[in-house]
Amino acid sequence: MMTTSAAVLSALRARLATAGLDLFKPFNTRWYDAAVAEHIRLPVACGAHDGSGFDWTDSQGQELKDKEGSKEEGQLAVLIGNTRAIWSPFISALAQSPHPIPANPINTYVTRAVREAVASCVPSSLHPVLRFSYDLTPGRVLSFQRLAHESGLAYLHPACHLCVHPEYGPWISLRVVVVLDAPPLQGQHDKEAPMNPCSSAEETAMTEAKAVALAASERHDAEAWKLWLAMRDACTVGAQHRYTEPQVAYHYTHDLGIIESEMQRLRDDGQTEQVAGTSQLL
Ligand code: B12
Repeated sequence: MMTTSAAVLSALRARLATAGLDLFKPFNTRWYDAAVAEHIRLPVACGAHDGSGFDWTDSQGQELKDKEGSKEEGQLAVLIGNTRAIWSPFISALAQSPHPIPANPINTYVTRAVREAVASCVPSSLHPVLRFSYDLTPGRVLSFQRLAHESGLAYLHPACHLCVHPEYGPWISLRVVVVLDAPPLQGQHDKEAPMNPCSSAEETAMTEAKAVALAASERHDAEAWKLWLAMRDACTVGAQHRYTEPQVAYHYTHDLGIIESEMQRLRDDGQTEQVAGTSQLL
């Protein structure tokens, strides 16, 4: 039975959502590639060694397709990210792991979750190529904010230089792009520009907050991150989807102590649930 690209994407989307990777935007690679300089264009998925770290066993010995042809028509790709939904599954995965907390636990978690999901949902004949947003290696680095904008996921707002999603506002993280050796989906010929969801009053507030944060960063103020956060808060779109306080603080400070106390909180909550369960039985 032939598996269509749409069916593959649907399975991948569902699997990723269980890991808290709940933003999923299929797009035509041409949309992004046409908007950026050559050195940050997307890779072509074509069955050659893809450098993703996967051993796609049937990719060996396949003929290289015409890379230029694929570039012109574009390929099917999907941009994956998350809202605050990632936090619980992430903390609980860490709490269950026998290993010490890795240096960058979110990147480690995302990498593993995405690789497992792709390996189980995407047939190797589609030669998936992965690029993570944290990968700054020359030749692999991509502008994820531009990807979000060109794919139509979220509007890259010049006032705050953050991507603003129509529902979740600026409370989104962009994690990985997966390029497939498949033509774009039907209806993905012409791209739709994302709408700017911000009001002009918000734009003024964000511009002012950005200037304050920039000045604080320039004088190496240790508390500058709070001003960058204030800039994000100046956008009220999606304010109800703001990350939780520990999630916000971790993203801006990378303080592993926050993760440790979140893991402890989870253990305490587990104990509380057990106690509650026991008392119901009595
Ligand atoms: C390196 C980096 C940074 C650097 C900035 C480097 C610089 N200005 O030179 C530092 C560490 C300072 C940074 C900070 C933040 N970043 Co940053 N950052 C990246 C990263 C990993 C690579 C950027 C890059 O070089 N891209 C390649 C070039 C070719 O693309 P580019 O679009 O031209 O990249 C420029 C912009 O992305 C810009 N930039 C990056 N982050 C930020 C944040 C703000 C507020 C501004 C004004 C600009 C800016 O700097 C890049 C170089 O000029 C991207 C992910 C990615 N791959 O794009 C995330 C990314 C852009 N950052 C992001 C965020 C949210 C932030 C923070 C606001 C907080 C955070 N980490 O959660 C803070 C800013 C506040 C602060 N100072 O504390 C998000 C944006 C999400 C969104 N909704 O738009 C991204 C996409 C990461 C993610 N996982 O989602 N970041």
